[in-house]
Amino acid sequence: MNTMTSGKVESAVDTSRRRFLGNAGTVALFTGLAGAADRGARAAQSGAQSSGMSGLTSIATVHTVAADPTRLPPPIHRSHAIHHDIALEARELRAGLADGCEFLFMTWGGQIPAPMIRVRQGDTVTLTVSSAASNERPHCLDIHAVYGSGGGAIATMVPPGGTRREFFKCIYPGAFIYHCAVMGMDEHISRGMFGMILVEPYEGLPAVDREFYIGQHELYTREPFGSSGLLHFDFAAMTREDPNFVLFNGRAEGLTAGALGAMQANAGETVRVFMVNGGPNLTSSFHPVGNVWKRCWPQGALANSPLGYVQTQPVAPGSCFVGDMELPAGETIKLVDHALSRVARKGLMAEIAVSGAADPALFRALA
Ligand SMILES: [Cu+2]
Repeated sequence: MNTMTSGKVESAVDTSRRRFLGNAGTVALFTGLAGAADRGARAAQSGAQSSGMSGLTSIATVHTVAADPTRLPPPIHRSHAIHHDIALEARELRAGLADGCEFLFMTWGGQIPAPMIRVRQGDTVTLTVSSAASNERPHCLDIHAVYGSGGGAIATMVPPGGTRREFFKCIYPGAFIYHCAVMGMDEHISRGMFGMILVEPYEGLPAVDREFYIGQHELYTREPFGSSGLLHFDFAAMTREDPNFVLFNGRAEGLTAGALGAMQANAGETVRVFMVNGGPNLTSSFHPVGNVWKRCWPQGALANSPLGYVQTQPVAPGSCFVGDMELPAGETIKLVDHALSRVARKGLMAEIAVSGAADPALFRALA
C-alpha cells in the first residue's frame, strides 16, 4: 500500500526544497488524512461569519501558496500495479500575489499548482477529497486521467467541511491536469485549483538528475498589475480573457532569486520540468531562455516518442508538458511563456540557477 499522506511526501524533501521554503515560509504544502485535526481547528475558529470571497472572512492568511517546485513524488521503479490512498483538501487562502499585494486563492492542499499525484499505468487509486470548514464555496475534481463520469467531478463534489471518496484506475499513460469543475470552474481554476496527475508508462521515463514541477495560470483582477493591498477578482476581464497577471505557482515572479528562490541545479546535469497549464484561458508558449527542450513530450502525451531540441512548445489550458534540458555549464536558465508581454508586464517568470563554471568554448562575450 502506497500512501501519499504528508509524512510520505516529507521524505522527498531535499536541500533545494529547504532553500526554497526558507524563503517561502511555512505554508502546508500537502495535506493527507492527517489534516483532519487541522480541519477541526479551522471549523472551531471559523464561526458563523461568511461574506463571500470579499476578504472579510474567516479565510486563513499564509505567506504564499506557491508550491515548492522541487517537491514531487519520486520516479517509479516497479513493474507491477499497486493501489494508492490519496487525500486532497480544498483550502481557500489569502496569500501574497506580488510584493505589497494579496489575493484570495483557492487551492488543493494549500498550494499552486496542487500536489502532483504520481502513479504507474495500471495502478488504482482511492481518492479522499475534503474541504476545509472555513471555505465558502463547493469544490470538486475533474481528473483527466479518469475514464468517464466527468473525470469524477460529481463524485467528488464537497461543500465546506465535507468529505467524499472515489475509486479509479489509471488505464492510460501521460501527464494529465486535474482541476476544480464546479459551475464557476474558470474562476476556481484561475484562483489556483489545478494540478497534475502523472501516469508513468509501463516502461517508466528516462532517468534524469533532477525533476521540477510548476504550474501556469492567469489571474483576472480589477486592480492593475503593481497595485497594493488586497486585489479583487474581475469576472468581466475573465470573460474577455484579459488578465492582469500571468503566473507560475500563484506568485508574480515567485520562482526567482529575487522572490521565493530559484530552482537549483548543477552544471552537467539533465533536468526534467513537469508543467501544467491551468489557464483557464491562455495557451502558454513555454520556452527556456538560453536553452532548448532537448527532449519533450507535447501535451504530456508520454505514449509517443518525444520531440528533440524544441525551442518553444505550446501548452494549452487543460494540458501538460514534460520536457528535459541539458545544463552543460553554469548559467541561469529562465522559464517563460514566450508571449512576452506576460513576462514583461504580468509577472510570469521562473529561474533555474545552474551552479558551476561558465564554459567559454560554448559562449563568451567579445569586446
Ligand atoms: Cu473549486
